[in-house]
Amino acid sequence: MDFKTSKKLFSEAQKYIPGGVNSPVRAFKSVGGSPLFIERGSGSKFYDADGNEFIDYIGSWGPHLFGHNPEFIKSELLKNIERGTSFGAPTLLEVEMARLITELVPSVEMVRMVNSGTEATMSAIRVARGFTRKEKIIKFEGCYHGHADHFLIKAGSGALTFGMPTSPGITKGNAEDTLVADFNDISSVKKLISANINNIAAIIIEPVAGNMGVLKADIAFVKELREICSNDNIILIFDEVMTGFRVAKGGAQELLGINPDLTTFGKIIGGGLPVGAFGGRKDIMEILAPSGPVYQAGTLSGNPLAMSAGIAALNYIKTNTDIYNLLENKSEYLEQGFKDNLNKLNRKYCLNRVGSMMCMFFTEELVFDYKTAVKSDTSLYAAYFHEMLNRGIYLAPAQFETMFISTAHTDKDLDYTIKMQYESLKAII
Ligand code: HOZ
Repeated sequence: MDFKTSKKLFSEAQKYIPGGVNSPVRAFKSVGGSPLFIERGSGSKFYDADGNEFIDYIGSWGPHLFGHNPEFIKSELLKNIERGTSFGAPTLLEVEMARLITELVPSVEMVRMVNSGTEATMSAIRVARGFTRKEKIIKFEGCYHGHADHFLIKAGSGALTFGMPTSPGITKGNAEDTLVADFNDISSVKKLISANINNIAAIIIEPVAGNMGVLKADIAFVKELREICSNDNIILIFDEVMTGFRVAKGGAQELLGINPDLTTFGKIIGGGLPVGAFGGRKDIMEILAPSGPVYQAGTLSGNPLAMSAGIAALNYIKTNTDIYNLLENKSEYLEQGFKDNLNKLNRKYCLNRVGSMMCMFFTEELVFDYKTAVKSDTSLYAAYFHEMLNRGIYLAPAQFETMFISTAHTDKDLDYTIKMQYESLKAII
């Protein structure tokens, strides 16, 4: 495959944009090579500046549950763009969006719209601190909750990929207020709580972690978290920016059967436009200004175009109840195909999947937390990534990310991907 134009664009980009990209993982640094510049997408595919076609398994890192540019979202956007792009005043669309989220996710009684997942998690923590009048938070090693200061401590995603899970630029104060426990290990949580009696405002977790590869929290572990939080006046926050409306209509909390106090959203609820939201118990959410004293605001929050795309996505989910079965069937088929390939090649690499989120780790050990995730051979992943790319399959350009399957992936796409995976693995192991 020829990537000449993308390479040229990348050197031009590096003159004006730090590292040539607006989000680090896109730069291909951990897999080597030069990032592709994408021109357009349709359904399960996108096309780069050199005219190469790829079956896309990133889906813009999660939003594209229905593939690229589905007609029912595009038509809503086109209709709404005629009315204007932003007003900085309430619109009916915001009410419609809030109503839909609260209807689909029962633990959410009230919701506030923001512009990104980072903004959602950052604001949810402020609300938890304001509500409990306590300061420290507990997060889990390898979980990623966006790039606000208090989350870039032992974080996942790009921070983990680039070997800087704790970023420079974070103050000592911030670092001291963020306590880090081990994913799926309740004793590590209990230890932190007993060392910080009456000073933990919130525990935040990705109930299905998608930023150290894919890992599912054990139900028993999350149940204990729920109990501890209820007993100790700690706000339990589920970060469902990735999993919300992806792993089930009601997100990971529906799969687990456990309600958090607050939930953060992003990705799918914007239908591919920049959006985030946080919501939960009414008594907690009402502490937000202007009904309460905790300040949070945004010029483009509830933006009408983002709302119209998101509403179209959520209405589709609401009325097409079979889409999660469809996603499960497609994802299971792909997983089984990958497993068969691994068997044929006599490898037992760990393949983790929750619904349409999947990740193959280049380790034969079980992966259930940060320490087991980082056992994956990342240089082998890099080689695998390029073998797949050259065969027209676009995976995340980093091991510690997620493969997203959409309703637009056809049987033909899946069969081709399985075939190419066999060839790619055979070429590198
Ligand atoms: N933080 C995202 C992956 N978990 C990457 C976002 C992007 O580069 O677009």
